[in-house]
Amino acid sequence: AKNPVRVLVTGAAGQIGYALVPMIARGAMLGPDQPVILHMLDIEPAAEALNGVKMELIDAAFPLLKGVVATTDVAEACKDVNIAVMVGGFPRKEGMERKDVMSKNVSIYKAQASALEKHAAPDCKVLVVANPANTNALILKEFAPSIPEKNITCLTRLDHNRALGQISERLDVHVSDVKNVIIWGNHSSTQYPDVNHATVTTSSGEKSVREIVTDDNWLNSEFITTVQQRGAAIIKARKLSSALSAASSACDHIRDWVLGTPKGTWVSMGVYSDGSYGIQEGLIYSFPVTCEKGEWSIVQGLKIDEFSRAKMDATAKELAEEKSLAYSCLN
Ligand code: NAX
Repeated sequence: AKNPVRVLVTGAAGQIGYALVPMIARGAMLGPDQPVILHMLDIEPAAEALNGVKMELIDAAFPLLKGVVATTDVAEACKDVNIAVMVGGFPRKEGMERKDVMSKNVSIYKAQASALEKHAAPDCKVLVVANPANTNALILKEFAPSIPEKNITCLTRLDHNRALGQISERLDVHVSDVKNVIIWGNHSSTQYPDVNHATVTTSSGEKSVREIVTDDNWLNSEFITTVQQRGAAIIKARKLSSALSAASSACDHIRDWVLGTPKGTWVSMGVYSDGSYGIQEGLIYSFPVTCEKGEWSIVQGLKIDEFSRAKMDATAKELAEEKSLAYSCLN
């Protein structure tokens, strides 16, 4: 039998955490033959609720779940973890300044970066979910210099999956027959959902989405805004933000990263920019990536038209602004 993998979930008493931990314990993240030990971190006010989640995990009698650590101690939570899913953070509350929210998250991610650096397994892979996801990941990277930068990513897979979902609904095809959309940039409303390279598998072979969806107007406007605004639409409908879809996408992100993307398919991940596609280095930016043997690489050579270029640059600009805001919170 395989050795268990230790998976940290921060903010585990929250709503995404509650959806995510059973998925991990069922093998949705690392595969049906991979035992796991769950490390769950939350803060003191949520300690009792966190313990309740631990009780439920025990009660569910998951065959793959070899242990549960539920704690409010960051060092204990990070001890020897192989995968860290960072869901905990400070939410934006009504009437709060952007700078104040940023400042809270900068201090959380600075502290958790140091704890991961000190206590996690040396090859630990990190996925930041908590918003502002790209910038929290950047802060984590800055303050965990011994963790390779390629091991620090943020979640844009939910946006990617939302884009697949919109195309599938529009064409009335199964979502698994749609692939290779791209989310460029920030996990925010400036993200650019790009369908120019996306394809659909039909009975007569693989067709480009642009070829099948003849309504360019829909693809160039409503499709984009629907994906960008989907989070807000969920909040309006549920009075709560997306949780099950966020949890499921976090599993997709880690699974594809660790186990590889299928041949001919790419996914979107927020990763440290190496300057690909003219995106400045030093930002965590969402790119199309393929994964093999536990490593992602940015898909190269895609043709970028003027419409896309402008949108890719706009979301990069927002990230550069977030970055300077975050840095101004450090002093
Ligand atoms: P909840 O407020 O339900 O849960 C957050 C949990 O984090 C709480 O239990 C809180 O006590 C805990 N927490 C706060 N500070 C902490 C700290 N320093 N260490 C450990 N735990 C801490 O929020 P939820 O709906 O679960 O969302 C979690 C985060 O995901 C939010 O930042 C949210 O904005 C973000 N999202 C990101 C998405 C993405 O695609 N990247 C999509 C979904 C979601 O909106």
